[in-house]
Amino acid sequence: MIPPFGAIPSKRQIHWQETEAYSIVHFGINTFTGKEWGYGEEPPSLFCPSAFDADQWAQVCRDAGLNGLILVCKHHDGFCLWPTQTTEHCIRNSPWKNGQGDMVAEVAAACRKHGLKFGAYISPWDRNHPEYGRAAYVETYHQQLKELLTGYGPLFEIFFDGANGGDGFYGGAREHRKIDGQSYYQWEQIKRLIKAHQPDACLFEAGDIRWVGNELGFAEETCWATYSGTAFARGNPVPRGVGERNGESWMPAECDFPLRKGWFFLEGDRIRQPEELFEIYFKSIGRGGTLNIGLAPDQRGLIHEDDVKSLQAWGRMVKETFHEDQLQSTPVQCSASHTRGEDLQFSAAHVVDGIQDTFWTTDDGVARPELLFTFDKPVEFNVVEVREHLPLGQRVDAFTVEVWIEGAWSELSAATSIGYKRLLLTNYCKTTKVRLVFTQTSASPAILKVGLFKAPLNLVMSGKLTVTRDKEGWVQLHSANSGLSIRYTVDGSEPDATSTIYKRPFRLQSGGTVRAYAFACVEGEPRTPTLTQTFGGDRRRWKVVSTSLDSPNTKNGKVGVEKLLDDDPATYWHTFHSDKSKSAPPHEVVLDMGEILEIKGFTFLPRDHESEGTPDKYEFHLSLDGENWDLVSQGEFSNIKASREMQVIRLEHPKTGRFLRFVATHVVDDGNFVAVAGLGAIVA
Ligand code: FUL
Repeated sequence: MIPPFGAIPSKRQIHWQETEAYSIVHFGINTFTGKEWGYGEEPPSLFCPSAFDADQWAQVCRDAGLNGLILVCKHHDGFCLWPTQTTEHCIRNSPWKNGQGDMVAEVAAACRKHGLKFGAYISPWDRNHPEYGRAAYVETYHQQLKELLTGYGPLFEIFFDGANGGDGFYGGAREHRKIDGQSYYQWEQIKRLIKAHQPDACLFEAGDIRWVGNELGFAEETCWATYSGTAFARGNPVPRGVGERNGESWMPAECDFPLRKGWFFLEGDRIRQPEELFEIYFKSIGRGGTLNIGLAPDQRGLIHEDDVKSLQAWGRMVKETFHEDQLQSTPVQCSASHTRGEDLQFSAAHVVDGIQDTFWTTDDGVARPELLFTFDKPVEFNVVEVREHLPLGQRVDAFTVEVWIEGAWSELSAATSIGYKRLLLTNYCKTTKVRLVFTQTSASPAILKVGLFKAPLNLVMSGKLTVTRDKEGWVQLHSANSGLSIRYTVDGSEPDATSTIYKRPFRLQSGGTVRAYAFACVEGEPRTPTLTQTFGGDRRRWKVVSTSLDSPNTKNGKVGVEKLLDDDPATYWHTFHSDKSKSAPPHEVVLDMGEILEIKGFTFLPRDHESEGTPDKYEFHLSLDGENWDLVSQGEFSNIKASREMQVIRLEHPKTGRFLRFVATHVVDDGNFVAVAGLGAIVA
């Protein structure tokens, strides 16, 4: 018997993890009101899809390569998609099928027909229910849950949403109700109910599965499957995306994100492109989590054609990448530096045998054990897959992948946590020998599988290249595909095969223009287009003098007016006020540049991911004394919503000034707050 290390998964958690990619479908009253969170007062008569087709939903998921579907049976607005006995705020009182329909039943049946696992989301928070916040609602909630647990066949996951309490209709009371999410819902009783009726279901945020901590679909580079805490684990300060190396429970991360901008359908919203979904695949499943993509059927009750297009193209990319494992299709010799008890039961061959219960391991206490694969003919790959045998826990802390190139070992990639699955996108290579070195382990590694795949090069090339600069002037180049190398120039010239290869951050304090491209180290060096970014002058002496409004919440250090002084699109100034009329533009910030400068222009960096709050109309004012101001530039950032790049505004004639005032006079989509990632001045 090999003793397991740390917390280990239950059988149902392993089954859940094997589902890998699935969807969460948001369809309800909000689909018809265009809201993300309904208030609870919406009449059921609004719910009237014209062409609802559960088969289409299931078919689209299947075609995209998904293995499950979680239906939002009740969102925060309280409207139930099944004819519940607990409330009149449900489908029975809607025009759909004259109130005779049961959408949960139809979706569950379609999932079964198309070979998808079925799961249910049932919001604890209910903004419709008159008793919300009091004991009577909790009973109703348990009853609703029981109806779902008993009426619709096996559920693989039950999704408990963390959003809890606040404003609502509450049967007409229209008030603010606060609850304690840890105690109010009586989790122990909920768990008993589930154990009795759906023992194989995994609970999201209530013991089995943890939320990854963002709605972008990304786990962190290091992501442990273990974590401590119970329902909503709110008290645990350890970042959810990382997990806890020695957490009390096996509680892997689920990475959820909507395909569209929001969770519910809204005409014209941006749809994530196949390349972005591919990146998410590697940052979720490839980091030991699961991928849960939010789908939002439209008012017809169908997944929109544009969404289908993106999903299908992504599905093809995944298939193209993983259809052939070089370690399965090419003759290979597997060996190991050590094998436990020199026993065939634990031999290296098990990592390529495709059998779920067999694995390679070593005796206890062996330092840096290695797995070696030797091929007769060279193989080509740029994706490495590694999996641990989960019943023995997460045992590996760090490992490297090395390849035999020109008579020597060369490190291709290094990584930390493995767990259910680790996928590494590497530089493209051709070799006859590959080895994995387990450089740090907490117990003898128990490796279930290793795989080598080829992601299509054109796809790898589409990985986004970004350049950021911090307040101290350090510039970082980053390719969304870690398998690519980067070349760059800082003198404004077009980079080429003779330009510097990026190894580590470099300093560009006084500003300048960085031009860079990413490329794959294979014949012909296929490359991305050149990215050009101009940075303003030194801002180390800059200070914020005042702002018309800042956010009281720093959102883990990401938000605050001082974030304007770095060029990191992920950190930003955000005018937040619960009274939206106060956070709406115009808003301004006054900066002291520390000395009188001759200003030739300005830089403006929008924040990434979201366009909401980004100014599309602006003014720049300069002053020598901070009192008498000159308006030196005003205009609009055309197309800033679609193209979220650094904007450079050049002045026709240089102007002197020490104080800079930036005014956001209007933001995209007539939004009601302002968000800006960076401001700078061109002095050189
Ligand atoms: C969040 C909710 O508030 C969103 O509306 C959505 O349902 C998402 C999956 O979870 O917490």
